[in-house]
Amino acid sequence: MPFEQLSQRLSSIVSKIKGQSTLDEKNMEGMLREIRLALLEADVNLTVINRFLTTIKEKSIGLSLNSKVTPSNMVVKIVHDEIIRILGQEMSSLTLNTPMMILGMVGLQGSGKTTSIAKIAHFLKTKHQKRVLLVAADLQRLAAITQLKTLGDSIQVEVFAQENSTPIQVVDAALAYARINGFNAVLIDTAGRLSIDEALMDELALLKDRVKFTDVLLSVDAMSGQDIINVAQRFNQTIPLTGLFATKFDSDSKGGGVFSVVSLTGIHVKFVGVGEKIEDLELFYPDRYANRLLGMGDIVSLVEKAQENIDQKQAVNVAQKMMTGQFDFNDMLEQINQVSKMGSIKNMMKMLPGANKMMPSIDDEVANANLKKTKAIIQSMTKEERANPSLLKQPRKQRIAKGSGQPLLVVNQTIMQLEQTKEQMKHVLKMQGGMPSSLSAGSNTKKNPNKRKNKR
Ligand SMILES: Nc1nc2c(ncn2[C@@H]2O[C@H](COP(=O)(O)OP(=O)(O)O)[C@@H](O)[C@H]2O)c(=O)[nH]1
Ligand SMILES: [Mg+2]
Repeated sequence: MPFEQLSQRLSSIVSKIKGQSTLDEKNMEGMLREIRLALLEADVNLTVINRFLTTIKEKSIGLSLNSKVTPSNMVVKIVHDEIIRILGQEMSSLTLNTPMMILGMVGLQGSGKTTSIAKIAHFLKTKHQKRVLLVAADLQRLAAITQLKTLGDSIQVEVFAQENSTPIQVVDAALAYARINGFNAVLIDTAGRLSIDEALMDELALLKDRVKFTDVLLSVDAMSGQDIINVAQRFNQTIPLTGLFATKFDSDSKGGGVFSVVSLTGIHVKFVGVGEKIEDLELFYPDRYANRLLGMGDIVSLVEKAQENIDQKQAVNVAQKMMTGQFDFNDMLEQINQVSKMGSIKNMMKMLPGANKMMPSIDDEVANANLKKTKAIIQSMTKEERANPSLLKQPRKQRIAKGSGQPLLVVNQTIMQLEQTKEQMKHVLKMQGGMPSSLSAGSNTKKNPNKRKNKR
């Protein structure tokens, strides 16, 4: 499979950094170098590689303000997300919701146009109940019409062909024929060349002006090298492409060409061909692909789960307040809300590196009950009191105790707890040389903690 090698390289890089709890400039550099090598080996274009690495680096340096996740896992997630960002956030489909689909298939000779358009015909007929007409507009090779007819016969899809005509004439006639006969999907197989030439581009330009395509797909051979980038750009300039049909993904090619085309043109893969037979068609799901590429689905979903439940910005704020000793009851309330969202406190602690040793036995029920009490107490405070705990003297404490339905003793404990938390944070910071490990992923963060905020 294409990307197989890349996938193996990325997996081994990840297992190397897996044990590390912090990422610094040095091991980050090493990792980026390995990713670069892996991408180079996969024949990915140099510009694409450089952009990719810059993004990974930028996102990693301001990293892991979410303490539930180790920095190395976070990097896996960043690489994963960046691959998805390039390949497309969602599966990209054809324009199906239209009274008349008109799809053009373009590409170099031998890239798989005819085979692929027959696969799409079968797909639209069986999965979307479309009335499909295939059009043989490849008049370059005599055998092309016969090939399409054979394929059409095998899936009971009519093929429109017409001898002694120009491609424009064939397409005109086919569209008229389709309208009269109740077809609602016209799929046009165009001619290819061994390489880009002006005659072909002129032909396609004429077609573009004449026909209201709902989709134009470029078939790209997974085995093609980086020259495919130029080819795709030329095609796209001549006849705007709406997607790629990546063929021969059953081969053991490296797939770097296809990845580069997507990255540089922003045109997404809609289908993947995985064999010569009509059924050998797959829809392209970027997230599944990225998972396959990294082989790290479990880590990615762990990080996602933690991210879903923790608002990053709030986490940053709380962390910064803790470090500067400004932690107040508003922050404590925020923390309680975040923790409650995570569900089980015990499970959350398991994800926190080192937390198991610190708190070997946590009873979820007791912990939750305590959180509820604390929350009730904080909610009985005024805004000023929450922001400025030193206001909390006797009459106010009495009022809060009444309001929250808790004994004065518990109110006092809660106030002490705030002080203790601050003390503990100072202690932890001292032990770790100024900054919790999960916050010191980037070297620049130490000098200026506010910088991190801007990076987000
Ligand atoms: N293994 C494999 N072969 C393919 C795939 N798609 C097309 N082919 C083969 O590639 C060759 C060229 O395909 P064809 O459709 O004629 O390309 P065209 O010149 O662009 O129309 C044929 O031998 C096809 O069987 C694919 O996804 N996997
Ligand atoms: Mg063909």
